[in-house]
Amino acid sequence: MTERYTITTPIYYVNGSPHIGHAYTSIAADVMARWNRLDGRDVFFLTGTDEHGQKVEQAAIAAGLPPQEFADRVSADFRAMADALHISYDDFIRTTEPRHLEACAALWRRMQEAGQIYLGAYEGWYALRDESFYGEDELTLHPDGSRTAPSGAPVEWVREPSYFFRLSEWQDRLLALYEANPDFIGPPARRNEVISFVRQGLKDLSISRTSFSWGVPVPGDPAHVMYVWCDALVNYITALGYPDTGNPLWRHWPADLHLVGKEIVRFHAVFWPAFLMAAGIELPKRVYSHGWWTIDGEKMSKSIGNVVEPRALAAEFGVDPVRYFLLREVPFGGDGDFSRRALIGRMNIELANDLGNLAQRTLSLVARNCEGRLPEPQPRQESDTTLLAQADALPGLMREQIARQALHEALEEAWRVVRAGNGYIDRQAPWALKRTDPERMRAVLRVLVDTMRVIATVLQPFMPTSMASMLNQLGVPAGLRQLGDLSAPLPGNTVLPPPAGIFPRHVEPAA
Ligand code: ME8
Repeated sequence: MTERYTITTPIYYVNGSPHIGHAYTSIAADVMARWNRLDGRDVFFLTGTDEHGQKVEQAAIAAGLPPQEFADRVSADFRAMADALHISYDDFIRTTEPRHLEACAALWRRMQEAGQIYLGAYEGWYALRDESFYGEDELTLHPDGSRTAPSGAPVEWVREPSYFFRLSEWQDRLLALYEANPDFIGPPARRNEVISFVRQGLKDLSISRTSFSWGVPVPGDPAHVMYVWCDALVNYITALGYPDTGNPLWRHWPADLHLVGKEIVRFHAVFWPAFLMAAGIELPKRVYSHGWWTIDGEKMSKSIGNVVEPRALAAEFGVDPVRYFLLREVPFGGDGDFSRRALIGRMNIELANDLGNLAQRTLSLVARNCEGRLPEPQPRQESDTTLLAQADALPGLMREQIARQALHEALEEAWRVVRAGNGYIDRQAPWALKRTDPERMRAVLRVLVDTMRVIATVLQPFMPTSMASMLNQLGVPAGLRQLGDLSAPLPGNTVLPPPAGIFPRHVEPAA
């Protein structure tokens, strides 16, 4: 039976426009989805938008639009961003869809029947910006008497009737879950944070609000809408057909990976598994959080005016260089800083010089000196087998790295082979062999094409368009670009299309 792989991004709030931070999560998830498809798995990749809650309601009011109309517009913009960046999602879920309201109501009833929900009154600190409740001890008190959440968001005292989820009953079972499944939360720093948060003791969670109406109505008590996080997390099972667990899509649950930013780990690794356990639903296998991007050392913010719009960036530099840069620049899991200079540097050095030139040098020699036909495999020398062995080992190494979300390591691994290929071509100097030993020249070019084929195949998830073009130029048929196809050699004598540059150098226009 085909193995399955299910991966999700957070669903993004529609209170503002998509920026590079959202693009980052979606690109990283896309690479993992594409890698697993390339590796022969039955993949389901989910993304979408989170459209309820007070924050979205207020943004709609500010825009002078009814909330649904506002959500329609911004959601369409998020979807357009995903499409522009070649995010290969299988479903784009919106929390205002009827299927989602149904799933939320069903889950609520399940938890209610299990005795996990009761009506009480909520009194406490709420940060609208984070759509999150905080305990007094988590807040910073300022000299003017105001308080802020750890995220810096202002909090306000809220008092209203509310339904509660008995989160306090789940503390031990959550700790047992983390203990029994050391990989449930990554990276380790986040896992430790979650464990110490849960160890400190969990309070029951307020899961409904009455002070605004833009949300999923609570079944049987429409004066309440569900707390936006209670609604949002459910998206992951809505998309797979919940509550209809006979739906063929349900085979994709549990998710293998919920990929999130570090600020929302608590919701995914504490609340979500507690809701699922309360409702008797299988738990996701892993929650992994990446870090945060700053821009030229500063937090991205509309007021500073430094928000990086991913589509503008892709229009200027190309989709693939942007995808590559974001995953290459920063160890995945850590924080990173974005700058044009760093992007241009990597584009010119790693893409144009290292990878682009290797392909260009190889393919132009094949075009000129082998009548544009792929040479047959020839008897090999030690230097040939060394390079080919390094290339052959690459998919296995990357598979292991990508399975633990070490996307930067996977790219570095591929670049080791790119650099080895460049070293080989320099030492073998096939351009000089043309006169002295044409047989050997053909052997060298064949080794290079075979090496490039592996590189282009494994880099497809990172740079789908450029690698498709490279594989075309290498004469690899469209149906033979899976990892599993690498074991069959390309037939010799195939006519290759004329080589064309894939990664142009970027030159900044003079100021
Ligand atoms: O939290 N650097 O939505 P959101 C890196 N709707 N990643 C960033 C980033 C940055 N500067 N800014 C945002 C929500 N992100 C909820 C999620 S899930 C059931 C509900 C990414 O629009 C990162 O993945 O605030 C972060 O977790 C997500 O966008 C937050 O998006």
